[in-house]
Amino acid sequence: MDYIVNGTKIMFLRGDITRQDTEAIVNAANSSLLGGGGVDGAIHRAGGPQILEECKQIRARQGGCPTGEAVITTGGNLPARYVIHTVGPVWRGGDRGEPELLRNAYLNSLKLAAEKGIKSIAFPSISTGAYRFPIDQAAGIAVGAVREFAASHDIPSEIRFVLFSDRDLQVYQAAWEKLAQ
Ligand code: AR6
Repeated sequence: MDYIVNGTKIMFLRGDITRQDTEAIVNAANSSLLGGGGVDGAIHRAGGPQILEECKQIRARQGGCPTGEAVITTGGNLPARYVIHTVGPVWRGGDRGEPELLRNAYLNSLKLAAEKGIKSIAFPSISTGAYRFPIDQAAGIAVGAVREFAASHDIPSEIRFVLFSDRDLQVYQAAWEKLAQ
């Protein structure tokens, strides 16, 4: 299902983020930027060694990526030209700033994309896998941040949520519908 906010197309689909043909895809990375499992592992596997090489250069310059921040590399062999690596919070019960940090991860990824002139971007469900953020709450934060950004910026003009299961897709769409009321 597609939605339009201020001229920006917002899409929800089930799929594999590494297969998206958006200009950028977002990686649910960790602060080391050295790779891992889940989306992160899939992106490095599909994109090849050039992504890790650039991540290491960023580490050398700034010593990793703090939670809630974002950095950008090439997409290597991926269909996407860029990967924006952001770090969501590990869920520790919800009173350690997790909601704000998750919101920052989405907003800083979008900000970086806009600065680079990136017109289309795809997000996975950040923090809801290995980092155990409850998906109902995470989905509300994710769609809220994206809608807010789209309402006040012209680019990216296409923002996709790429969910790995039908259940996750339903949760994100329901969160959007709830927001849109
Ligand atoms: N495409 C789309 N979504 C996917 C894919 C894929 N190819 N693979 C998994 N997912 P996770 P996190 C879904 O664990 O919770 C890594 O080790 C998955 O089903 O990838 O932010 C990093 O290095 C889940 O719904 O990210 C970090 O250490 C969602 O993506 C840590 O995990 C996020 O799951 C980050 O954990």
